[in-house]
Amino acid sequence: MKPYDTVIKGGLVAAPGRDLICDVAIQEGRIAALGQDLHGDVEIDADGQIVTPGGIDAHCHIDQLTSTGARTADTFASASLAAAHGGTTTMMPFAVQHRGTSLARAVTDYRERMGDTSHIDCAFHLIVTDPTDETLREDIPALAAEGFTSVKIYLSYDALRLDDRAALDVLAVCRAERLMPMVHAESHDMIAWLTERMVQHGYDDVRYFPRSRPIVAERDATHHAISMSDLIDTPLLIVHVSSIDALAEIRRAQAAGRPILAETCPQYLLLADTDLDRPDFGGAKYCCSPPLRDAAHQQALWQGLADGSIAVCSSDHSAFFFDGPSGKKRNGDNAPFTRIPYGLPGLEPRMPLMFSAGVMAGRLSLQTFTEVTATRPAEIYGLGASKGRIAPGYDADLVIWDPQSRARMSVDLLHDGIDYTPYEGIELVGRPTQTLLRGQSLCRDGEWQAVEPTGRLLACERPVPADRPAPAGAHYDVTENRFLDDF
Ligand code: DUC
Ligand code: ZN
Ligand code: ZN
Repeated sequence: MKPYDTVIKGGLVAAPGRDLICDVAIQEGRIAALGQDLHGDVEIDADGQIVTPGGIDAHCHIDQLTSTGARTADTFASASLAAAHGGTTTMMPFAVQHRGTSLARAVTDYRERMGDTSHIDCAFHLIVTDPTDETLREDIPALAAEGFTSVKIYLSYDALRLDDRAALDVLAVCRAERLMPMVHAESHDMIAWLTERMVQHGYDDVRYFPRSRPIVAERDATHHAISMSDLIDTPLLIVHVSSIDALAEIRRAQAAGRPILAETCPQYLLLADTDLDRPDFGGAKYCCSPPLRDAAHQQALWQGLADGSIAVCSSDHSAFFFDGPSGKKRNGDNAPFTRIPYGLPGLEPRMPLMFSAGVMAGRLSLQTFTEVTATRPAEIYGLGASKGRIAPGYDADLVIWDPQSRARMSVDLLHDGIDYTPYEGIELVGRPTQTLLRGQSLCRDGEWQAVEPTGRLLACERPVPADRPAPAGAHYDVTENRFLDDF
């Protein structure tokens, strides 16, 4: 029999529904077969190693202009290279519409920024901050037809947030177009009220930052976002869930049969609010929103991943240098927390951290790790036909892991060029030894192997099924701009 292009031999493979020791055959960039004694022109020995689907990082900010005027520190080229070293083969950053600008133009610009520079596949979410008629009735439907099928909205941040009417408009369009809405759920006015008073009274040091965005603000907005989804009757995904209280709202909705999905991130599982109380402005390295919480919340979020109430683990990578004029210190090296760019770098460490602290530490099964880092994000965002599973016909996006490896996370091990990692010193058990994108080896044992970037901009399917009944609450067809029946 003619050999396959490549065969990965004898690893423990996280196949859909079960782990099995077998060979994985690759032909023309796709998985061709799982079996025994398969042969290829290239054979990779994975004896004693673990093979998982390439990671899908469904929430990262790459080369993005933030609402405060800072630009995140990496490019598609540098971010994708770092991601591949960490075992991520698809990343989903955001094309952001800033107020007063066109969403369609934002996507065109962002496409140009990516160009042909990405080493891994990409798909863009949309961020809508200005839901004008043109945005709602022309741009979103046209972009959806092109494969941009998820839309993030914010309930917080002055320059990004939508009021309820605007949020409902966006959700209604998502329903009509069968798109996945994503919500940043923190209550803006609670945070603004508290922040104003904290600053007034001199509590503006970065160590007080978590107190300015309390759990109740996250819980309240999570509940509110779910209520809006109830009214419009659309699925909805709450991003970067950080607390027991927000998770309880999500579980309540899920138990009632509502299609509410949730995401969390390694920082909420592994880092804590106490990290913000570091000397020499070190807390700024840990400044992200929602803020870091404490150990009880970490434990609840691990449980949420393990029991399926949290479907996705993304990085929310939003990288700024610590030193230098454009990063965390852009407003001085002791700036108040209101003037520090928010976000942590985490694209490359996401998979290794989850493998180590999840699988190797016994918190997550290999199956659950695979689900939350690859399979579910692919399905939820309309990439489930080609990504996120080790099964015949799927893209051969694969990671080979050495479970015996022991190391400590260090900025020197990472490839993103950022001058710090918030995970410095964390013990890593297991590491990715090889990452393949559509059958092509990108990196092996820390060596970069790819020549030219081959990452593609993917078109996503519409993630929400077509055959849903009329909306329960509103009875309003947003496309036709009319009520569906008489009152
Ligand atoms: N919070 C966000 O919502 N996005 C990027 C960074 C952050 O901390
Ligand atoms: Zn957010
Ligand atoms: Zn984010």
